[in-house]
This record gives sequence, C-alpha cells and structure tokens, in this order.
Amino acid sequence: MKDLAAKAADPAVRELLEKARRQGVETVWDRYEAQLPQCGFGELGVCCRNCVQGPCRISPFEDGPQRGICGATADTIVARNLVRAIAAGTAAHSGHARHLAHALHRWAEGKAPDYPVRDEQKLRAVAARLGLQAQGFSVKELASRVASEALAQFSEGEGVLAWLKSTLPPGRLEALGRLGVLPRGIDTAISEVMHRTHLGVDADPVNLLLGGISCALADYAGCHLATDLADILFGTPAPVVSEANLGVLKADHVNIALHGHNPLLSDLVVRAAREMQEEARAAGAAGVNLVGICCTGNEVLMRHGVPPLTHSVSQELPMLTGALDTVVVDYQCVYPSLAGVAECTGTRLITTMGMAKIPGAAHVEFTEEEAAEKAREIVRLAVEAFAARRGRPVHIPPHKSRVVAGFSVEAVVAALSRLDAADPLKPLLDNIAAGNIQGVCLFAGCNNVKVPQDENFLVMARELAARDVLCLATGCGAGAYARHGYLTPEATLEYAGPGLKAVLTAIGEANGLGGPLPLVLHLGSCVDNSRAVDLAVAVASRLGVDTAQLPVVASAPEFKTEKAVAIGTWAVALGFPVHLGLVPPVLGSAAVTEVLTAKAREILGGYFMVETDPVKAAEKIYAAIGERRRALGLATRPW
Ligand code: NFS
Ligand code: SF4
Repeated sequence: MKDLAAKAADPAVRELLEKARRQGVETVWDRYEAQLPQCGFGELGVCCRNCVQGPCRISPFEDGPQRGICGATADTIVARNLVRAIAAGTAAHSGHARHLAHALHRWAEGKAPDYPVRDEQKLRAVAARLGLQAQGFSVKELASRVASEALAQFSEGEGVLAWLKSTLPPGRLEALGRLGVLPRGIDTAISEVMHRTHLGVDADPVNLLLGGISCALADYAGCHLATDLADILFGTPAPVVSEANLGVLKADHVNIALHGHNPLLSDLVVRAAREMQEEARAAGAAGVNLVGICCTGNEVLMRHGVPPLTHSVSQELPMLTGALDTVVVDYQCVYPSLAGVAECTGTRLITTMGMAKIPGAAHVEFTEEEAAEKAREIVRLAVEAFAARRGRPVHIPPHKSRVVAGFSVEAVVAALSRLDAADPLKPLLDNIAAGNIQGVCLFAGCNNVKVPQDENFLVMARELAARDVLCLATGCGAGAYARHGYLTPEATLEYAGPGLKAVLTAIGEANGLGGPLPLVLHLGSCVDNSRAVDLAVAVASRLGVDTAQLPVVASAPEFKTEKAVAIGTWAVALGFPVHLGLVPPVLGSAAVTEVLTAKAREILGGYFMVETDPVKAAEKIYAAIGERRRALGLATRPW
C-alpha cells in the first residue's frame, strides 16, 4: 500500500490501481516508471528540435556544447520552448472558444437548432459589456452580433481585443500596452509565436518571453470568451448539490462518462440522456447514469449537477470497475491509452471530433447542425454496451463525497447580496480589511503523474484555509477537492480558521443554507479561471487599486498541460503571484528563470514561484498575501 500512497491520495483511485495491477492492466503510473530516468536535457528545457540540423542540446557543463548548430544559446532555446508551449495552450483554449462562437453564430443563422440561447440575461450582459447596442434587437440578432464579435477576436484587428478591453482594468491595459504585449488577435498571437520561434527568427530570450506573454493574454481572451459563450448557450451556473468519486457509478444503470472539455457535446448528451431513460429501461437498465471526467465533467456538474467521477491522471481507472459502459470524449487531456483499457474491460470509447480521433475507439462525428441527433446516437451506443455487459462482474469502490458547486461570479455576487443588497462586494471587502479573510488563493490546473494525485491540493488548502485564506478552485484541482469532500460545509467546519469560518457561515446562513458555504468554492472548468479574474477585477475596481496590489494568489500545485502554462503566464501578466508545484522546464537558462521569477515582478507585478513541497508552498503563498496586505496598510498575522 505504501507505494500506492505515493501515487494517489484518493482511496478509490488506489483501490482500482491495485486492481489494475492484479489484472495486468497498464496505467499512466506504469508508463511513467518505464520512462525513468527522464531526459535531463528535456527537464532543463535545453533541447531544440526546431529544425532538421538538430536535435541540438546545450550542455549544463562548461566543457560541453554551449550553442546549438545554428548558434542558438540555452537562453534562446529555453525561451523558445516555453513560448511554444504557451501557443499550444492558447490554441487549445481558443479552439474550444471558437467552436462555441460558431455554434452560437449558426443558431442565429437558423442552421444549428440545438444551440438556442438559454441565458438571455447573460447574452444581454455580455453585449452590454462589449458596448453593443442591445435595445430593439431580438435574441437572435443579438446572438449573431455577439458571436460575430467573438469570431472577430481571432483574426488581426485594430485596437485592443474586445474581450481584453471589456474585462480588464484600464490601468492594467495601459501598462500592458506600454510593454507592447497586447495581442492583436488570438490566432495572430499563436501564429506569431510559431513564426518567431522558427529557426533564425527571434533569438532574444526577453523578447521571446514578451511574445509569450502577448500570446498568453490572447489565451485569457479565449478562456473568457469560452466562459461567456458557454453561459449564454447553456446557462450561467448557480449553486448545485451533487456527489463525486467512483462511488457515483451505478451497477444497474447505463453508465456514461463525459470526458474532455467542450459543453457543446456534453451538455447535449445530458439532454439526450434525460429523454432516453425509457430506452435504457427497455434494455433492462434502471436508467441512464451520467458522470463526468476532467473539465467537461466540471461544465456539466456546474450546470446540471452531473457527478464528477475522476480526473486527469486517474482517467483510465473507472473502466476497471466493469460498470462503465461508455466513455465519450471530445478533445484535450484525453489519454490515448483509454482505447487499450476499453478493449480489456469491454467499455465503449467514443470519439466525436474530426480533429481528435484515437485508434481503437468508435467515432461518432459530432456536428453542430445535427447535435441532438448525434447525442442520441451516443446514448444509444451506450445502451447497447450496457446490454452487452450484463453478467460481467462489477466492482465499484464505495467512495463518494457530497459536493456543492456552481459558483459563477453571478452566483457569488447573488449570495453576497443577501448580506448587503445595495453593495454586494462590501461584506467581502470589509472582511478582507478586517483580516477575517487574509487573502484569496485560486487553485487551478491538473494532476500530474509526478505528484501523488491530489496530495498537494489537499495539503495546501488545509494549510491556507486554517489561516483564513479563502480558497477558490477550477479544473481538475476543483475535481480533487470534490472527490475528497472539500466542497462541503462540513469541510469548512473542520478546516477553516475562525475568521474564514465566520464569514462563510454568515454568507451561508444569509442564503438559507443553515450552515457555511463550502471550504473551497468551485468556479468551474479551466477556461472558467476567467471567472476568478472577473471577481478579482471587480474587487480591485471597487477598491480603486490595481490587480497587482490585491492579496490574491494563484496556484497550480500539480500542473501538467501546455494550457496550464498559458494560464499561469496570463495570471502573472495580470499581476498575480503564481505558485507552481512542479519545476517547469526552464532551469537550463538562468536568464529565463530570472525573468519569470524576478523581472516579471518589476514590470508586471505578477511573478512565478516554484515550490514542490506543499506545506512550504502554502507558507510562501501566505507570505505573498501578507506582503500585499502590508502594502495596502492592512494588518497581517505570522504564519
Ligand atoms: Ni485544465 Fe481541464 Fe484537467 Fe489540466 Fe486537463 S482537464 S482544461 S488542462 S488535466 S486541469
Ligand atoms: Fe539546432 Fe538551431 Fe535547429 Fe534548434 S534551430 S535544432 S538549435 S540548429
């Protein structure tokens, strides 16, 4: 068991990991071990494959090669690799956003009937924020204008991107403008990074990093766009109660896991499944049971209360229960290894996007025009798989936790307005000023096979909450808290410090919950990190300070993807300290490391801090919060 503890903090995951071992099913942890020792050049970021004269690698020792064949130094190579990662992350987030914009646009044109505006209020709010005249326009006309505006963000335009201009404080925009890092278009920014990192273009590490920051700001615009459009199309989340972890599977139901990212697919499967309970019963099942994996799981949890099953590194394991009939995926963070596990367990793996196929999986091509029909086809395939699994043994680990999720900014403001209807942010600000809330930490990002799954998230939230730091979470981080019972009022009573407990209780009671809000507030998927920015910007504007002065920190304690690199970088550009729980591949360049940790602070206010030990990381975050409190003239308490 000891070695299992080194792999995952979640008992349900450990249980299935043991089962995988007994059955000889290979998992991500086995493949990680097979990769060890991993390449030291790669870890330092000093390997370059940007042309076919290479691969080149820079020696960390003085007597080895200090330049690539073209003459690129370690500084150039490390910076180029990092900004390429930012571009890839930006392409993923903004591809997701563009997909939503197309669906809204096609609905307005009458071509995608399954994507009506479900939240007219949000549509009008977004239009107003963008400065679009809304009065006198029908919902369709307005949807068309917002979608066109959204699509216009992608190509090169004049002036500041509408989604940056309308969501960031003017002072911050000015500062970013002076640095020359405001992107001119999302796709433009991505393609410019690819251009400048090609052999023989940008060799200046600082200039490269500025290009990376510009692209990361385009990523922020894409994330915010994705959140706005998903709310318009599927509804703005409001508090919802559900359950999380492998125990949410039901042996007698058709179990369908929704995995990937875009609610365009998952939201329609949720609707189809509701209509098709009868078909499931006709096949001998008690009904259809939908569960979520990764961020699309977050989307359908936030809007429909669909229970999250598991996240990120443990995504292969649920099939080993024998109860999972179908895993339907769209794109991003979906391990291709799922196909092999599905073959062992008889689970049906269904890919749905033309650009994201997996050998061995069934493919149902999802189109916006026939979305509802495709969703029904997927549920039908799952019902068939259920019929085929009957008689096979099922073992569902009995672990599950209650979850309270659904904290959009709108929901947070609504909850706060029960304390002060005229000025909803006031109770929050007063409590920050009084020290009942010392500051805010946003936990974001993935799990990573190199860290015992969830461990860093759990330790850090406990350490910080005990010291009255308000914890927010998104992405697989929020999933970790969901599976371990941290999204509950009980966790608040158990772990929150006295000040935080009093504040969360006052808000909870004013909202008729009869107890506190959850210890960690679940803001949504990774693109929904934009919700955290909206909250921070609202607080900063209300206080008349810059975002870089707020006692607000972000942490990605177990990050993995290029998307996470993009998010971390824009959080720094927006003035926030960002903690990373793994060492990013930049240490091969002292200059790049210096820019990310120290120089960035001078020019942006935000900076990266790396700490792999979760207790020490919490201490550093608390210190960063304290430093900002003192600068605002607010009292602090020692660690
Ligand atoms: Ni974010 Fe969410 Fe999870 Fe990481 Fe992947 S699902 S988009 S990238 S692994 S948190
Ligand atoms: Fe080597 Fe330069 Fe080519 Fe990179 S771009 S592989 S450093 S020659």
